[in-house]
Amino acid sequence: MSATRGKFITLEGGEGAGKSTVLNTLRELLAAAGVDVVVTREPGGTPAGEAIRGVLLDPALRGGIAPETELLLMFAARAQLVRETVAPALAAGRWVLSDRFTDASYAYQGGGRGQPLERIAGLERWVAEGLQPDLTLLLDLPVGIGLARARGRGPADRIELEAQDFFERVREAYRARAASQPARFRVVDASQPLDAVLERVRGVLAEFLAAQGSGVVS
Ligand code: Z5A
Repeated sequence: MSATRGKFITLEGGEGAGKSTVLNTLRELLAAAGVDVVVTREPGGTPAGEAIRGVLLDPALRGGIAPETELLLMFAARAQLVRETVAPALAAGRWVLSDRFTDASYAYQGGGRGQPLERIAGLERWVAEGLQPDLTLLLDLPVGIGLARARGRGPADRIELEAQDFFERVREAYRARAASQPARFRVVDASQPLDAVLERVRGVLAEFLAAQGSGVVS
């Protein structure tokens, strides 16, 4: 087993930001750079977490999940993911690439639902045991553009059914968090055409890999 802890990279953003597309590109770039990477997502990523995701996103439960329940379910899925996947992989020297992590709880349950930040921080200390990503890419774009993209994609899940002002609060919470932790966050303008977004993502990853001494992404 490697003595060197792996790196933890997360992707965050609002609806229709393009996380799925960017995740695939990051996965390919890391593999090309010879990095052994585990790809996962939140909520979900483990059998128990995926079952919890089904409850969280079920549109039939609209109006039937209290904000406190939603917050606890997000952290229940996270507790399992950290213990089953993220912590063991990092300890073995593998890298982890996750589509969302705890920042999403600060943005959606904190900003969107108005849950107190101290409550989220307390859960984070307990559940994630201080585990923080080494690099977080925030795909940021105006809410109207993102919702138009997401709604062109198929039926909405329970959270996607929220009104625009909910997603405006989510966006502001993400941006405030990125501004308060500039060493970890890189903000990507996700309203740009996909080619431009991926170019910026390549640049961010190349800079990160160079800082780790892991070579340069071409
Ligand atoms: N959630 C939470 O509340 N609290 C938490 O702690 C966590 C999560 C962890 C599920 O997450 C929900 O859980 C999510 C937050 C909440 N809320 N909702 N709803 P998710 O990440 O699985 O679901 P999502 O946010 O809806 O992600 P997504 O559906 O996978 O969207 P995306 O990955 O950002 O977008 P995409 O599918 O890559 O792109 C959307 C469309 O836009 C698609 O047709 C693309 O081809 C197109 N696209 C992408 N980029 C571009 C550009 N640059 N130009 C033009 N078109 C583009």
